[in-house]
Amino acid sequence: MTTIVNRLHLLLTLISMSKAMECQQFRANLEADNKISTQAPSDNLHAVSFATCSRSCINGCECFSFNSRSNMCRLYIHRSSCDPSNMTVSEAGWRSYTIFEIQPTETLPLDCKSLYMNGKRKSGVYTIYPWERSDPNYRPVQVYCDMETEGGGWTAIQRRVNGEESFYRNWTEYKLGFGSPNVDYWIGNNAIHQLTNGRNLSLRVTITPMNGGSVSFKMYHQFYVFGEDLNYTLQLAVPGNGNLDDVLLYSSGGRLTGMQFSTFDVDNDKSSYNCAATYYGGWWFDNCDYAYLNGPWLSNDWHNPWHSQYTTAVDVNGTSMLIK
Ligand SMILES: [Ca+2]
Repeated sequence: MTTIVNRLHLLLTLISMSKAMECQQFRANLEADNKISTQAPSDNLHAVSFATCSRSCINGCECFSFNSRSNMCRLYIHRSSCDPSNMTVSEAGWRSYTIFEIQPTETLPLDCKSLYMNGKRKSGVYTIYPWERSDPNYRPVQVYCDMETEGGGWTAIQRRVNGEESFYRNWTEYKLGFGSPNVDYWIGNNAIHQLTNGRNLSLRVTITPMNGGSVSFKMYHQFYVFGEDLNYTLQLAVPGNGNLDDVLLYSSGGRLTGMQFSTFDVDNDKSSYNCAATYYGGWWFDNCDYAYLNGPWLSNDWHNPWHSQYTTAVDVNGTSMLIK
């Protein structure tokens, strides 16, 4: 077994600090223990410690050999000098080490804006990583990115294209997300909270009309969704441009800002009855709504998709909620 391990060069990663105080990594070539290279070193150091030897292998030095008995150090320009095929001279005490490049950890895209900044310009489904790897909630999330509208880089937290996905879902489903981002989906309340947490994002709502007209939209700023401990309370302010009326901030029993999320199994709305059960979908219901994008597709139970421009489901041929 030991031989097998040796043949695999037993990637023993050691770390030391170079003179420039940068992290240096190298691996020992145990297969060539007690051997020294047939090739001439670029430098020979005498009576030095292992640390000094390793720190000296900089500025073009690709491998080094250290003799723990004689405290000798040999530096080589080419890593091939420490290749086992060249380590054919037997001499007790030598061990050789090859320097390797430290690959910077790949930065995982937080959202569609990160992808856009990295050169992605085509709208479609991408994978984003809203959570740090150390976070217990860490998971990759498949999302639809709009890379063309208003500067691109928009992350769709909600998208409905053909109504194939039911939005009559329970609390846990809305929490974790459901559907397929290339058609109909809800990204998940946990992900919305994470994506908006500590950031100042804009929300862009779009509605595609059934009559074939152009897409209606409305922009809001300071969009934020609290965590599950506050039932994913929605907060937004400052309506922006767009040809949809401002009804999310409208306050006659139907505004969204300040509302907690409700599903048929968790009623947090301001109504004496259960809005989510009555109108078959999860939402930030007040008493109940003047804007509601998660209603049952093409059903009379879809109440006020967007008052008063879209009052029934048959007016709506698509929706999206984009954040950036
Ligand atoms: Ca209620």
